[in-house]
Amino acid sequence: MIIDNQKILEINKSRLPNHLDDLERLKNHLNGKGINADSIIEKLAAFQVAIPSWALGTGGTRFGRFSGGGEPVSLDQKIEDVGLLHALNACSGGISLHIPWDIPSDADHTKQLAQSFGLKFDAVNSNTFQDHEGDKYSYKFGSLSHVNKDVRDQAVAHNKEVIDYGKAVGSDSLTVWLSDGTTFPGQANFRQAYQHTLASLKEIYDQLPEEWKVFIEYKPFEPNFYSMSIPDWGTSYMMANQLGEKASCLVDLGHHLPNTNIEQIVAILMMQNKLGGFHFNDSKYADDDLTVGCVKPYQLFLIFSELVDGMNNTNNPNLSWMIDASHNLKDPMEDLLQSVDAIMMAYAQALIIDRKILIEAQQNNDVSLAQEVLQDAFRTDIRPLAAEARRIKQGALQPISAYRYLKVRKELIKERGEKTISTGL
Ligand code: PSV
Ligand code: MN
Repeated sequence: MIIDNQKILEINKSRLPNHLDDLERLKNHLNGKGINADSIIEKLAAFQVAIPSWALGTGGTRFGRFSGGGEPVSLDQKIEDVGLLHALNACSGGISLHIPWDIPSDADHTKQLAQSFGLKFDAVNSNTFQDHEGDKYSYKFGSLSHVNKDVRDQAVAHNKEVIDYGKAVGSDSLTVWLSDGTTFPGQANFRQAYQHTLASLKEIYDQLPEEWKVFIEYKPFEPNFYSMSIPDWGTSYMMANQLGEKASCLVDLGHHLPNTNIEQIVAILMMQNKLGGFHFNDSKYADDDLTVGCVKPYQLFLIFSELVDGMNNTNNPNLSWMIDASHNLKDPMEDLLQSVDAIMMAYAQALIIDRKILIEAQQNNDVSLAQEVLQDAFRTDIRPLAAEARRIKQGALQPISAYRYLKVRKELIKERGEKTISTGL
């Protein structure tokens, strides 16, 4: 299915007068505070969040998976789905491939198809947390950190292969997430696991093409429950530093113990110019893979506050933004539209923070004023800014309503069938 721009324009028509009224009111309100709404709209319109190839099907838990109808069963269909999302919200212009779940076996064709929807390839993801068909060795007891050099070599070779696939489709970065670790005390030697991991990463790093980057993702637990080889930002940062310029850390919002101050991690990594990538999702307990902003929107806003501050005041390189969520209840496309929207809103809220007053409040230890400034931004209804950013790029004012109005899922079920299952977890 392809959504024609003209269709979206028509759908926008009925909502347009109200939208323009809301926007005008908000612009006046912001103007009164010395904030130029147009420059914020411009920034929002330029912001693109990549969609992972594994999020377009219904995710599962270890207890079951309830697939919905019309799920994409091939890479082409996944690209088509991201194209639909991008047509609706004009800010999902990237796709992130997970190898071996989504191998671009005909790279030219894959590239062309993506281009036809205005999509680029974001970071490619390696996968040594599952065994691959035809591989000689198992990753049951680890991959890049494994005690057996043959297993490590196989995992390194896989990462090199992923870089090659990435090169072929025009990607320029690799994300490495390891499930390596231990589930029982005494199972492994911590120092040795670190050293093996670093040495393996070094071999992968040496294969990166000139302009490429590698993002080191951390996670405190799961699937291992006693230790993980790269459990936290400190370990990821040490490794990125030891590897070199092209390596940086990747923050996945679901990869922290409860109540961790993620915004502080973001601020410090950006100060060190070592924040490279971001995986968005939300959670109540751990890596729950819930829709971005559904449980802790204020935390998301505080994180964006630090991201915006870091983007303005540090030399941290441009970040690679991606959704990383796939749960088992909603229509995945609606879920992704909601996630991207939540990101845009948090970004917009962070952009309207009165930084001048905030800095003054901080300098004067005026704690109450600092809170007022932040909460004033958080409580401002900035939705018209995000809607306008979509509209000027020919997206829908209300993506979910447009998705439903166009009966996209029904159409996909007609095309692909009621019982289809996507690759992924
Ligand atoms: C692991 O939990 C993770 O966050 C990594 O980014 C994986 O690539 C992704 O989820 C999919 O399993
Ligand atoms: Mn992730």
